[in-house]
Amino acid sequence: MNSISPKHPRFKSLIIREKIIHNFNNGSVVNHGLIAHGRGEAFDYLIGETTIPPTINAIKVAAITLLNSQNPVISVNGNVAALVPNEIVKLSNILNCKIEINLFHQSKTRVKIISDLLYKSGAKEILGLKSLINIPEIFSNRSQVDPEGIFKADTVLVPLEDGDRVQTLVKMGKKVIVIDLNPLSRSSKYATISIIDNVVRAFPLLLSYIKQFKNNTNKIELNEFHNSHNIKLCLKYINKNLSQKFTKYNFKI
Ligand code: PTJ
Repeated sequence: MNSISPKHPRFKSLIIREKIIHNFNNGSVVNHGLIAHGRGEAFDYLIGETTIPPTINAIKVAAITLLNSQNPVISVNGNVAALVPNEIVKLSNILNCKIEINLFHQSKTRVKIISDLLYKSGAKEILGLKSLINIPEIFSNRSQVDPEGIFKADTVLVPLEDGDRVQTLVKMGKKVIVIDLNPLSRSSKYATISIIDNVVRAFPLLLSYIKQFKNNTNKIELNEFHNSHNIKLCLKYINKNLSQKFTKYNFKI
């Protein structure tokens, strides 16, 4: 990886790019993943590259939902494995939940590279490698799921993807928690809980709330959560952020 000075004003963002490019070069991230990352970066600018208040609420609700689930599964694609491999393993350990590789751009080679990466980060078991079954309502390679994983899960954590699968999993009666920087994406729209944030910030926060709530989920009091309302709050936040910038730069139109 290129060395980047911590003094560079875009240090954090450049480090994330380096991780994506490094993993593109080693084959876990697909070329479409570079485009997806660029789209994510643009939305991250709009939310101010920070975890915004409505998202903190969504993360808390997601933490409790995962803790109360009988059979939660984390679905992993190339970009997520590149950005947060250690956090995926930590989350799986603390929740005792399964990790399943589920790719849009399926190939045995990529599945092997991604599983090696996760095993190297400490994963004990990874699903999605063999004996997959088909969910016919999903019209992409993501329809191939593990019968012991996503197929029978009650809650699926879906960080960063395209949205057709989310809608189908919800129709199958599962709770779907999405992490996506784009509040307007199909994934965000159809999820049970949408965390509008960068996976690099959302995963550590989710982990810390899960640790905090682990032994007292009954005592946690949260306001009622409606995903569409929370997305509206995120859009309102982005709007306010842009208006402030508009005033600050004193634009004249
Ligand atoms: O590894 P594969 O084969 O499963 O393919 C993965 C990609 C990401 C290529 C595939 O799922 C895809 O094409 O996704 P989309 O449709 O481009 O959607 C990706 C979404 O993730 C977009 O809404 C982006 O804004 C968002 N996004 C990108 N980077 C991040 C992100 N959200 C959170 N954190 C990020 N770092």
